[in-house]
Amino acid sequence: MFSLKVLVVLLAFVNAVVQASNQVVLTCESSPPEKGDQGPPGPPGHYGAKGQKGDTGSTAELENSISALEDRLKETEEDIAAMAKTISDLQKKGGKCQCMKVIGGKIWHGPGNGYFYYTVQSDMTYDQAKSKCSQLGATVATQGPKSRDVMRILEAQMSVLTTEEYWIGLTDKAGEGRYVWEDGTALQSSQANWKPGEPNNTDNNEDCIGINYLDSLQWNDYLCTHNLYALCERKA
Ligand SMILES: [Ca+2]
Ligand SMILES: [Ca+2]
Repeated sequence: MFSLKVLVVLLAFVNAVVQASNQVVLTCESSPPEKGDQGPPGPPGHYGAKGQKGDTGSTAELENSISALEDRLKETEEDIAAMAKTISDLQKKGGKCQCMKVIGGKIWHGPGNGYFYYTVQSDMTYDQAKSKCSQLGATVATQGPKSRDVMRILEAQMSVLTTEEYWIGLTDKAGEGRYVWEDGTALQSSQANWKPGEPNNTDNNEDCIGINYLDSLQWNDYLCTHNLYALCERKA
């Protein structure tokens, strides 16, 4: 038979084992569970809101561009007119000749001979040059080209004159070698400024005169259907 003391010790041992077992269970139960597998993807979302209206077509864009350019051109012309007026006012104060004038929205240059000059910068025949200058209230330049000094001043005023050739108001349409200005007067030998070798009346058909061959301000006879720019001349 176990003694009472042994029985008490056994009971205490059993109790200790049970408590230890409970602690292990409690510890295991407090650990977080492992993650499960990832679920399937959700259903697709709703359609987005309707987009903004698209741009208008290319024709409308072109019209807008043209309109903007027209506005810009108008502003530029106004600026030029204001600038020319300022220059003119300054010249008047200084007592000098009026060397620039705005007529019909265009700048005309005055070399001091009482006439003003404008260059039409597009290719045209002699008759087209006459017509174009006439539309501007002018004639193809006649008085200016009679003087080399005037043309040198004009060349300094109009930088474009240094790079192109222009019709002037002189032809021998009335008879080969009989050169007559558009004002009806005959060409004087002292007025002539022919390029060496000109006039040569190529193909027996060159009757209209252009100036500034290779930036020389010298003259050449051309077919009247040749294409040059136009130098127009008018009174103030
Ligand atoms: Ca001729
Ligand atoms: Ca010629």
